[in-house]
Amino acid sequence: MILVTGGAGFIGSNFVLEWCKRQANQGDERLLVLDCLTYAGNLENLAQVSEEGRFDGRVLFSRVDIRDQAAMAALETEFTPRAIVHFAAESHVDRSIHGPQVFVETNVLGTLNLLQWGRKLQDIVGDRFRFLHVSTDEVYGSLQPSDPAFSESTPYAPNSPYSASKAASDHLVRAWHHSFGLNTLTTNCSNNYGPFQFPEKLIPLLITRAIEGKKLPIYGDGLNVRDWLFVTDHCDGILSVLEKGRTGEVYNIGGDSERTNLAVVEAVCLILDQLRPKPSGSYRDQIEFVRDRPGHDRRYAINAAKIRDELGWAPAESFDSGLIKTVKWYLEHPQWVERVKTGAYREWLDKQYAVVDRSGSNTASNL
Ligand code: NAD
Ligand code: TDX
Repeated sequence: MILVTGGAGFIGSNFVLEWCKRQANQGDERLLVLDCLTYAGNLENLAQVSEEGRFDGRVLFSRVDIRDQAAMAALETEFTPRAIVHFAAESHVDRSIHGPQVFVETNVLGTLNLLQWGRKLQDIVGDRFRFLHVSTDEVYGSLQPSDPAFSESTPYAPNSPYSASKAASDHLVRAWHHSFGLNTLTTNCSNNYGPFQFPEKLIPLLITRAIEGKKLPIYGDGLNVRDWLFVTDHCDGILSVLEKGRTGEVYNIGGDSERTNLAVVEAVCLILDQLRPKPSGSYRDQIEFVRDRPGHDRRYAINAAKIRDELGWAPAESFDSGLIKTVKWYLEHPQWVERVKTGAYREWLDKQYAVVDRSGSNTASNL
């Protein structure tokens, strides 16, 4: 069994679905998804691997907060996964500026709790145990236009409460490898986009607001640069690192797709103009420049040579092909968007719990 934290969030749920797709062809190893279901956790993202609220046996789900040591201790008595893939985090930079406390609690202390469990698991499971920590390129800080892209040896220089808390968690992971011999792997990835991304992040925010006829807010001058990667390519990179990565190592993952935010909004508008034309004008007319994010990093770029050369990983999607898939997904899933926007997705939680209570099966104890 593999433990996946944060498996009801954007990247975690894509990882679970991808895992199940692959297991259908070549194995029967199960996943234990651990998620406390913050506003960003949505069990509907996992509907493909559950029927009428019951997970289908390939996936167990446990509602646990990684900050809660007692709840984690209870899980320890029940499960002995051979690996932890750690996605759970507070992940939105703007929220970290408004309320940094929970970012430190979840991203730092939650990771500490998992690392401590990891040590016990490695004692039981032996040397094949792996702790894969999913992190971000934001820990490296901000690049000037002519700077080389971030490599694994770029010094850390986090600028937001979010990136500082992720940097702290990366340091803990490093220390647990060096001090305790824990078989760790860390991935630092660039900006993801794709299905199931919560519409507070740039690309889903643009798509969903555009079709509602709302303004498309672009911070500052719109010339901040992000390096975009389609989410299933990130999941594929994580799987490569989990299977073939050298323990104690860090792997940067990125799509070699640097774009200004202005270029991103224009690309989204162009696709929408083709797929869902307005009676008159272009979606571009809805673009609005708004006050900048405090401490807004100017440019991120990832040098992914190490994962490419060592592990043979390469993204399958270009920015353009991934963006078309993403826009289509949001257009084809208006109910998912609606239920997120109205908060109705949280009601599904109650339904899920009711079913679990009746069946008494298919889940870990902490629901
Ligand atoms: P997300 O916000 O969509 O999902 C986070 C998930 O973690 C949610 O399901 C949430 O309920 C869960 N969670 C939060 N706090 C928890 C806690 N205390 N206990 C248990 N579960 C908790 O985030 P995401 O975009 O899917 O990111 C996943 C990971 O990937 C994060 O660690 C993030 O730092 C990293 N990352 C994200 C990106 C990106 O572009 N989104 C890029 C690089 C790295
Ligand atoms: O309304 C907006 N207008 C705007 O111009 C929003 C929400 C964002 N932006 C800009 C800010 C960034 O330059 O777009 C860019 C992308 O913003 P976000 O989607 O908030 O992502 P970012 O801050 O880059 O962080 C993301 O990528 C790295 C994820 O949220 C992190 O979890 C990940 O580590």
